[in-house]
Amino acid sequence: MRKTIIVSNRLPVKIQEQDGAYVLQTSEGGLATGLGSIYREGNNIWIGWPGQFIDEKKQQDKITTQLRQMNLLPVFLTEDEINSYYEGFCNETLWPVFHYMSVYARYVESNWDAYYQVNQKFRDKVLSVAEPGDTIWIHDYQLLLLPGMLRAEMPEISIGFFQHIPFPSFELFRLIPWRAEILEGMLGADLMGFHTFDDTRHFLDAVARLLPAQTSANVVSFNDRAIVVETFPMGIDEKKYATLGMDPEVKSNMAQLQEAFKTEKMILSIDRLDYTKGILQRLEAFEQLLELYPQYVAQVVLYMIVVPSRDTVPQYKQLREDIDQKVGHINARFRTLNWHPVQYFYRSFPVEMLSALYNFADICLVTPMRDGMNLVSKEYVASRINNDGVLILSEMAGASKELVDAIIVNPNNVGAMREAIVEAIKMPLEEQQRRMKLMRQLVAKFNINHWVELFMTRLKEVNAMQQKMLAR
Ligand code: GDG
Repeated sequence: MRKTIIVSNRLPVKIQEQDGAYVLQTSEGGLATGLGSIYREGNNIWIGWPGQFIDEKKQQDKITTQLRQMNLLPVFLTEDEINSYYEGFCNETLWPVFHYMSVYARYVESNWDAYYQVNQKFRDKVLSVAEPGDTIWIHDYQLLLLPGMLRAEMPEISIGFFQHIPFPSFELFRLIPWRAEILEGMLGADLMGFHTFDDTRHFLDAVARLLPAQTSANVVSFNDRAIVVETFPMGIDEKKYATLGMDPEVKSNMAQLQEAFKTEKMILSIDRLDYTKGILQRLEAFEQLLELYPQYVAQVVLYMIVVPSRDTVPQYKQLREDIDQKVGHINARFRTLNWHPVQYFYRSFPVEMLSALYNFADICLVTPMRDGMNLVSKEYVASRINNDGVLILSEMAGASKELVDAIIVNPNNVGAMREAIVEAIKMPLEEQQRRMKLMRQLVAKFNINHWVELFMTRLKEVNAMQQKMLAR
């Protein structure tokens, strides 16, 4: 029986060590939910790293057996591999360049070697289960070489690839010493997907300028193969967020928020700690708001969650310190006896708290300097079942191409962000509802299941087209 193989850096489970034993925790992330309908069926399978260093062969075998029952197949990575492949090449080379922050990028040959080798490790794992006629769907920037590596071994197999982060303009992409190898790796796929038309266009441009390849509209001809490159904006599990508000735990969290913030308007901000998220600029805009509009002192509160991430990398450590300092400065400058302007949390919360915040916040402020899509903005919209609330969204987030009824801002323009907050605070309910209704319709229709179905259907169509071309 033909099967579908999903491949991503991380599996949709986390293995955690508890009292000397390993326990499995399933992920609640949107991608895991969306792809759940695929990998759990029949003999389909999801391949990835389970998020824990396990060196002992016996333990690895035990975990593999456990995961196989859930249609999951682990790739075990060593601590060295995580340091050089993941922290090194993925997060210190690809991540900054692809997010237009090339000043943070390091180009280290040994990290590139590790990236290559780990992609080979994934290739071998895929080859251990792949059979002719199977379909493989590879995810994201950690595995850019994998499509090409698999194509070399199984020329006929159907491969889809989706990139979750932006693809930068050629002038940025060309900085990477291994740029041609990366593109060749990606072009091993039959169908390539990006979140936005700009990403798609940038990829096609880089291919045309760096490789001996022909591009015509959205089709690349390379090594006697045709590769289709298209835009698939990812959606969320809209139903989950639209209904979570009814959950008793969410309701109780909301009651507590209501008690704590009786009169203030709440501005919500949720991100992973990352220099791409524009957290400092957002804080600056909030400070300016309190400075230039003193009538809002003690009337608004910025509820800011920063989820710990990559905090061993020096730039992230520095960013964390800068945020601590800025928050301390704003609170010291404007706080009153009973009011703290910034409620700052450096930790993650259970989804029941997240949902309560999405339901409660009057304004959601999402202002990344660059973001592939940004799911927080869509989750906020999906949660607003009464159609009230205002979304302020950066034009640098992929989501801004769809959520055009948000207040769209340039995150480099702090003054414009400040004024956007004022506009949001003053926005009449009717206007809020008009905008939110349109955005909710979009988020409901183009949800995660729609995205998965669309990509898989297109992959089948592309393969049918290729078979026809071969038959000619
Ligand atoms: C990539 C791209 C693209 C956040 N804090 C908590 C928490 N979250 C959840 C949110 C949301 C997710 O994390 C973050 O969404 P992003 O869109 O930022 O996605 P990433 O996975 O970071 O990154 C991004 C995405 O892929 C999809 O293609 O949109 O541009 O960078 O779902 O709800 N969840 C819980 N507690 C928290 O404190 N439980």
